[in-house]
Amino acid sequence: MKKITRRKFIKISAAGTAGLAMSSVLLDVTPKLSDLLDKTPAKESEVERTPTYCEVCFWKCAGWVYKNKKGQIQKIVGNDLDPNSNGRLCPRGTGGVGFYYDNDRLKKPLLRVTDKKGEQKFKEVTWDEALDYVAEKLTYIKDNYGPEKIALFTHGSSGKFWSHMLKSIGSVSVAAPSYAQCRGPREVAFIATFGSGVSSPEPTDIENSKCLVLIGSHIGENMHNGQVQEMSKMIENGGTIITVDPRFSTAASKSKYWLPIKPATDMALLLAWIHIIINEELYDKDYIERYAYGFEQLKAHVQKYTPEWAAKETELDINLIKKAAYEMAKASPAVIIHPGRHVTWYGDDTQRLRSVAILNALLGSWGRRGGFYIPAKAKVAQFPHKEFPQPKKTWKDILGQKYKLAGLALSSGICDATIPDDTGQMGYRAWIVNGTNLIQTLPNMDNTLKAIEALDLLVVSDIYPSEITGYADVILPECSYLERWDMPRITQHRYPTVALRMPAAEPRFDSKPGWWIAKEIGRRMNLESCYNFDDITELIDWQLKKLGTSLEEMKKIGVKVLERQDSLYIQPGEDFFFNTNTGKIELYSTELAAEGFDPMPVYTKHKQPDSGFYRLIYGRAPMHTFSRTQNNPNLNDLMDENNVWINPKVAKIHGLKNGQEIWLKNQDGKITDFPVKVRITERIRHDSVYIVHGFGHTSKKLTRAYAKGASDSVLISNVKYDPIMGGTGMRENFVTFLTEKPQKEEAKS
Ligand SMILES: Nc1nc2c(c(=O)[nH]1)N[C@H]1C(S)=C(S)[C@@H](COP(=O)(O)OP(=O)(O)OC[C@H]3O[C@@H](n4cnc5c(=O)[nH]c(N)nc54)[C@H](O)[C@@H]3O)O[C@H]1N2
Ligand SMILES: Nc1nc2c(c(=O)[nH]1)N[C@H]1C(S)=C(S)[C@@H](COP(=O)(O)OP(=O)(O)OC[C@H]3O[C@@H](n4cnc5c(=O)[nH]c(N)nc54)[C@H](O)[C@@H]3O)O[C@H]1N2
Ligand code: SF4
Ligand SMILES: [Mo]
Repeated sequence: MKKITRRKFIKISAAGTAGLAMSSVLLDVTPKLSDLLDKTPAKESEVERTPTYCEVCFWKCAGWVYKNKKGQIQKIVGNDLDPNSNGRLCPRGTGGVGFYYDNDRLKKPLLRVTDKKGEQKFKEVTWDEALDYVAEKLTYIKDNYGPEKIALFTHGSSGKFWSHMLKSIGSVSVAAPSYAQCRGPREVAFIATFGSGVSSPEPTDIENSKCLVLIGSHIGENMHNGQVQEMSKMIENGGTIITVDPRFSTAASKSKYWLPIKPATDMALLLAWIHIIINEELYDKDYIERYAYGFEQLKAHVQKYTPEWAAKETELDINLIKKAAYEMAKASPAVIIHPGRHVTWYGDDTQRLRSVAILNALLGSWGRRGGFYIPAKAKVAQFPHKEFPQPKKTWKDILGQKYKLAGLALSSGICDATIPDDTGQMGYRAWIVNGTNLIQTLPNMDNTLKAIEALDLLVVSDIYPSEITGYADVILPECSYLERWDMPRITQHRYPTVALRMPAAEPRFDSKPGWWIAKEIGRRMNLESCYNFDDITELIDWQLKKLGTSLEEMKKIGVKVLERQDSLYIQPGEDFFFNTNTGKIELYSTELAAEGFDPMPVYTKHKQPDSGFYRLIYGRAPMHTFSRTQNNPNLNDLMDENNVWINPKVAKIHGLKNGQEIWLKNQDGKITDFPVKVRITERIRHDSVYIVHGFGHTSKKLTRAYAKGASDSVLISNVKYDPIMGGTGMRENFVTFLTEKPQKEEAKS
């Protein structure tokens, strides 16, 4: 019964409300946040449980996998000891069982049999054949072109083993789209300001906060579990939410103030808020005096950014701008201007996030109760191994002088550097891709395909026949997280924690765990530093013992919360050191100045849509993760396609009806592969349209997800690079509507 109710709730949030005016009726139909999370007790028939942590997204909630008397996996529930989940899972985590049972999964290693990449002709081979092939090719590239020509793209737990293998070859080009396409600008901006990044889970003390400001962060649809729970608690305690979003998101429906901002103008709002907080002396004076550097420069800098100016620029009511600022000031220091997570929007993202960091600093929220706590993380001991060879060139050398403050290898940068230059030189010749569907994940698909076309070798390890596997030379089927060991989860939180994942069942088909695949390739390449253990449980037990526990204990408890020595917050009057050049919170960034960038954020205007075009914005749905869950039978059952949100005025101009199937075409003539249904709603501004990312799969082998809905990735052909760290701004793409099925040639252009 409970399941049906929850599902109903979720459906309402995703598909209901079409055509309704912005009214109290509308407020009622978005779900209560706590109803989105599952807490189902085990039944007596479920006899055995094994610990895991979830891999459906990267919040990594710890849970228990329950099996019945026949040894069949029944369900996954949250582990009560885990601070990431507090014993509850989101719909995706609960639905994770579907990965195990999905018969569309990759079953055997596959080798491409034609010369043409992307022509889906493969033959099944044995693991020995596949691994020998990969080892031989990688050795050839390493010996003839240099190990630095090999790059790894990875997202997910088994990435650790692949990364170890790559370093053993002598390359450090390990890129994750969760940096350059996600949170990179946020990390760079917060490091420049506080000397410390935000990382994951974000150390936002939401449950103790009095005011939470969400700028585009659509918590509730963005289902990062602990964060949703804390926000729900905060609302129950009477805290204030302020949401800035061109769309009436679930979070907006829980907000005291919703600011329906004109997209791409957020920095104007942030600078005006800074102006108000400084000019009306609402900032935390003691905190700023004690800890901050550059206050006078900042004060002078923001004088021109008046609320009147910002109101025009953002199309927001000036009173709303001011009221929101006063609300934040009233709550200070128990206030959070949320740093967001997917922040690669318009190319000046590091600077926008600097404005967010500065505003938090002025309100004294960094290191304070109800603001940002100081996170703690267990120190991980590295299993002894032979030293890695010294790389002759790193990704920084290969990418050149661009993007000086990039903290990690850039997936998009590696992709660009792979495309041969005028002289035929290539920065990279081989890619290993583990758990990232680059076709849907990287912006500018033509570019990705051009790079892939040029490669000597593309190895893909995945659990599904996702789009990227179609271009591989070799496909290595990994088993799902429910069927494998991984290294223990050691992430930051209020207290250091460690969580165990162990197999709940034998791998289905002929799939294998990532640790084994990477180790076997290393062994075949005679890489001495590549693993000196026989079985991964040796390594896990060794690491756990270093942390004061053991495999035996962790199998019983799943999660262990360790002690911390230091304090959760900065103590009153404490002499706190910030890891910046000045040792202080840098309102004026000496690091950005030294690198030739604006030391304080400067507002720049962004392109707005031409007549008849609308800005494409995209986001998450509570029951799906990126492009990885659409074929999962349980999650597909909850939502099997996306739709395009269109404002009623716009629908009228274009004569569109609710539920009508249309195609989207962007400024460069890119057209979605499949039709998508119209959802007419007041919940989106007139200058934008919205779709949920991850749909519109073109891989026919994903039998449930194929041809369902539209892919935003097809339409993101224009990329605004962040000059500071190379993040890929993806929201300067504009679309119009086609009501007739486009010609095939046109669709492919
Ligand atoms: N269910 C679910 N949850 C997830 C994920 C998932 O795949 N599924 N993925 C996780 C990951 S890795 C990430 S990075 C996060 C991403 O989630 P967030 O970091 O919260 O979100 P964004 O994708 O940056 O922003 C989406 C929101 O921004 C709004 N928006 C669009 N343009 C603008 C603008 O110009 N200004 C403002 N103020 N708002 C704008 C959109 O309307 C939408 O509501 O979600 C995490 N949580
Ligand atoms: N257009 C567009 N692009 C985006 C975003 C967007 O909103 N819109 N969001 C950006 C953000 S915030 C992020 S973090 C990235 C995320 O980008 P990715 O991590 O690339 O996300 P997915 O598209 O889900 O691709 C994951 C792939 O891993 C496979 N997989 C799942 N589980 C496993 C496993 O256990 N082992 C292995 N080996 N493979 C597995 C899946 O089948 C799938 O092919 O995308 C970014 N790119
Ligand atoms: S938030 Fe949901 S999908 Fe993500 S790890 Fe937790 S339960 Fe899994
Ligand atoms: Mo992300």
